[in-house]
Amino acid sequence: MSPLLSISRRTRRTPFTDRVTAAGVTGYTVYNHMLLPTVFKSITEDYRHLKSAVQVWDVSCERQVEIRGPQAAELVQMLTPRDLSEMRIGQCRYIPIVDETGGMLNDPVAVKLDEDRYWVSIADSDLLFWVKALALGFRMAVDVFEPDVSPLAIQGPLADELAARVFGDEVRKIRFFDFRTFTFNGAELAVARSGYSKQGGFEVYVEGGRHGEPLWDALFEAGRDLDVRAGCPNLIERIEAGLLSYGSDMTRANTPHECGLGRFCDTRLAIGCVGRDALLRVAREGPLKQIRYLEIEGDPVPSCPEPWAVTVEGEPAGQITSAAWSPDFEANLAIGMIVRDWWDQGTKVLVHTPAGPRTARIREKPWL
Ligand code: THG
Repeated sequence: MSPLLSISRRTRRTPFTDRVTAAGVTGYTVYNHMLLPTVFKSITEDYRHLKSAVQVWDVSCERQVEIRGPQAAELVQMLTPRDLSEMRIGQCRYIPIVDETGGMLNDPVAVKLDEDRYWVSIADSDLLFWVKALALGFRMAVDVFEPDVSPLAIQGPLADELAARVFGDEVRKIRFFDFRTFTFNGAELAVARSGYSKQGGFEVYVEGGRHGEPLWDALFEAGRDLDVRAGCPNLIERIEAGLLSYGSDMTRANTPHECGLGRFCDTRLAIGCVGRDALLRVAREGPLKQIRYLEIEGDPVPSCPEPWAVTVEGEPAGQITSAAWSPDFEANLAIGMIVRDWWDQGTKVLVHTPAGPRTARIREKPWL
């Protein structure tokens, strides 16, 4: 029997928790001190449904750090080596966030609501404290706070159809990582084409918890014939998609380059980024280890709650931090940090799983 998670005020509920319970959630994790569903029927059944229909996900735990005021844009640029000078209102950007050593503090989605107003939609670390401290220490003209915003994701191949039934056909025109605002229940809600899967879909930034249940109910009412179900970020699909999980696949000990997030860095242009000097220094030598994708041979491996060592000829070659059996690829797929000598496509390594040592092959790109 798996242990229970005791829920208290610290493990914050969300505006959708009662609906998620009624929908039959069977597994939770805690993310940003808030409940995040991990399983409904089973990870494999949830996976098949996500890839064939449409799901509604309570991702309220993607908390927003709101930055508002005349120096908002300046403060957001201090956080990231991605150049945001061309970012327009109505756009979202995936931004690595680094400290003064170049270490990753978070990998959120930034949302530009207005020239002087941003949301930073955070992964699992207390970024609010870091942003507040920078604002205070640099005496910046900004307010930094966590607003009452709870993202609800609509993901899957039928997501466009479902979203159009609730918000109107205009949602179909939203481009990847753009958002538009739609009126629902008398509220103006930002709807972005984004989400933590590669199945396509939207994220509704539900501003005002009172709109949560009406929106949930409207989506399930409208999607009955689409077999809409409650879902959640799915371990198998997100590994296939190569989506990284902060705290698991990378930590403060890693640079964005080690995380394979170099394509989201324009460090030379990102004047003001507090980690700029450190990143320019480490960029000269290049990373010594980097995120890679791996296929592990043999029967399905168990899940990976702590890193598994990777070796080559007995020498340390890195670690695996996420793994799952993929029904579609009929293989064990994994994400890990691999040292430079062994990170080329096709290299054979040994992964020390709880089910014993297994041969694995390196891939440079994810599966989806
Ligand atoms: N949506 C929102 N907030 C979030 C997440 C999200 N906060 C927490 C967590 N997820 C942050 N991490 C990620 C990781 C990957 C992506 C988004 C957030 C992502 N990556 C795409 C990729 O790598 O293919 C696209 C990136 C791009 O091209 O800009 O979507 O999911 N609101």
